[in-house]
Amino acid sequence: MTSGLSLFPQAASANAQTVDHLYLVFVIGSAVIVAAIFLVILYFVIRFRRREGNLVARRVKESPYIEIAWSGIPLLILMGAFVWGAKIYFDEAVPPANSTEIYVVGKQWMWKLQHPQGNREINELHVPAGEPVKLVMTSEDVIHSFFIPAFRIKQDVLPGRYTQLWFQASTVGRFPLLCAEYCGTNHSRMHGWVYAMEPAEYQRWLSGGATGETMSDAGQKVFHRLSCATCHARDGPPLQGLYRRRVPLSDGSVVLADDAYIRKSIVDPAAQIVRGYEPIMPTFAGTATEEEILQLIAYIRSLKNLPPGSLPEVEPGSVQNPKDGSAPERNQQ
Ligand code: HEC
Ligand SMILES: [Cu+2]
Repeated sequence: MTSGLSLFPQAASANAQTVDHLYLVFVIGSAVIVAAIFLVILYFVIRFRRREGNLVARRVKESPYIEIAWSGIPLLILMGAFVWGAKIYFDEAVPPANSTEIYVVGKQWMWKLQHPQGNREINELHVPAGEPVKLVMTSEDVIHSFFIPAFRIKQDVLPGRYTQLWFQASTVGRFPLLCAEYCGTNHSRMHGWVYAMEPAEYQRWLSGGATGETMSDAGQKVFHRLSCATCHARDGPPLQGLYRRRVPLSDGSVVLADDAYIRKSIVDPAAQIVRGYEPIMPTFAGTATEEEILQLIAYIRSLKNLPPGSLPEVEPGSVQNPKDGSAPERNQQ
């Protein structure tokens, strides 16, 4: 990082090279075009300077060939640049399915990270090198931005929403981690380090720091502390096998039960009512922190479909909304 005068920050991820190539080609391409324009200006200034016998400009007739060329050639160059840039953008936007998931909560002024195995860290992120890692991120307060220059990735971290980011560290090492969105007095102190480790060493690190309590274990505790079970074992919808299932809502629509849906069900239950149930669930916004909500989601994700009969039978019919089925009901709010 201290290699004196270097054009680029250290490149330590699979996509850093592709981003740098694109950037370099744009910079060099722009420089060549600027130089060409200035050379032509210089030539014209001298060639067509004011002198005897050259006081009145000659009338020039337009040529369609020149017009087509100066529209067509830039169009081709720019479309090429667009396709190239879009390819890199989409590659960066879609995490591979086999990514290791890590959860990030931004907070004035620190990064809090949780690994599903239960390890938690602040302003330090340990990851396996050579493997794809996906970050699911949210903020406890204002907008932050998660920035790892050596990996050439940056993503805003927003309150009330999950954003994601993925990378694959290509070398083992320690790389700066920054907040790239001005977020208050100590924004400049909101930095830390990413440690890319050999996968075996990462596994050792995971088991070394583990408290024996995974994220979903922690979530189960929160679930009981907030008395979620009092309803969800009886009048609430069963949460087993909920994750990534399609849920019919009272307004007639169907939503996919992903992280964002479950989070919303917890902090703003009135917004999406499950069909066949009364909107009696209170909001837990402010009661559960963003970290706890991530733990609750991890717990709900861990609830697989149980064999029938292993739970006290829940009959949605017993609390069926009388209005349901006749006319679709509007959402509250
Ligand atoms: C007062 C009873 C009650 C409590 C307490 C309660 N819930 Fe609910 N919950 C419900 C009911 C009823 C629904 C279905 C209606 C709706 O969507 O609001 C529901 C819906 C949900 C859903 C959406 C389920 C689906 O099938 O799509 C999730 C997720 C959920 N609750 C999680 C929780 C969590 C986590 C807690 C504790 C922090 C909790 N609930 C506490 C009654 C409750
Ligand atoms: Cu910040």
